[in-house]
Amino acid sequence: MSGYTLYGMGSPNVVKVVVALEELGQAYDLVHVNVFQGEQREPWFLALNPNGKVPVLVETRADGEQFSLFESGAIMDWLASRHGAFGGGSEDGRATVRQWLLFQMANCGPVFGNAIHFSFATKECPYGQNRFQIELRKLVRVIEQRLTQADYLAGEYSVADMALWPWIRTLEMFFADDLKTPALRRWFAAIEARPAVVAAVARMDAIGKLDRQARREASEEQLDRYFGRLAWPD
Ligand SMILES: N[C@@H](CCC(=O)N[C@@H](CS)C(=O)NCC(=O)O)C(=O)O
Repeated sequence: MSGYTLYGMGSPNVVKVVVALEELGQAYDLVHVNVFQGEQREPWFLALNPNGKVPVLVETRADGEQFSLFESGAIMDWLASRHGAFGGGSEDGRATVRQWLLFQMANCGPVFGNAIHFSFATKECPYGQNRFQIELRKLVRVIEQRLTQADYLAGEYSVADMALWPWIRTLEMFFADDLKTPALRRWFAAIEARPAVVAAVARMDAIGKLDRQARREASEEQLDRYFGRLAWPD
């Protein structure tokens, strides 16, 4: 029997993989990693991802062999190719999906994450707050412009949309007013209504609860390490 195990927490980079697995109709075990208390720095996890970050997807194959991947963009790209869906049909189509997937990975993830960090994890750095707010607004304009030209980022619904959607969902919790642009709204609602996305959100519920509990139980020092204010011990 082959099957997937996804290691994660309730963050957008994990939700995107859950959405893809649901869209592809794949069964998977979801294993919660307590990043607030540093489980991602334990040797067993570093063996899966030397960078100590979730998500990690492990496929156990029929012969018992395991194939493991980290970096959510690589996981999305691989899932599309392995299952022959949501990755763009032709060579040009596949390249266009990858272009928008990499746009999300290289820009939206880091910038949106830093915009949230500087606005909410500290009030002490107006420079960082301003820098990432400016870039966030620019990226939202780029997305809005693209979605006025096409229904989905790469034309048809693809892993690129699945990768961006959870980030827009998270941003909405923090900066709703910046996201009221009409094409983005239309795109967001269309994806939110998809049965696989509804199932993914429901599946993440238990993981979200474990995150909240883990965060409550983490010490101040562990939280400093999680937020990057203090290095994890080697
Ligand atoms: N580029 C990576 C980013 C992964 C990432 O930042 N993961 C966060 C949660 S969203 C994490 O594991 N943080 C814990 C840590 O850095 O110690 C990806 O997309 O997979």
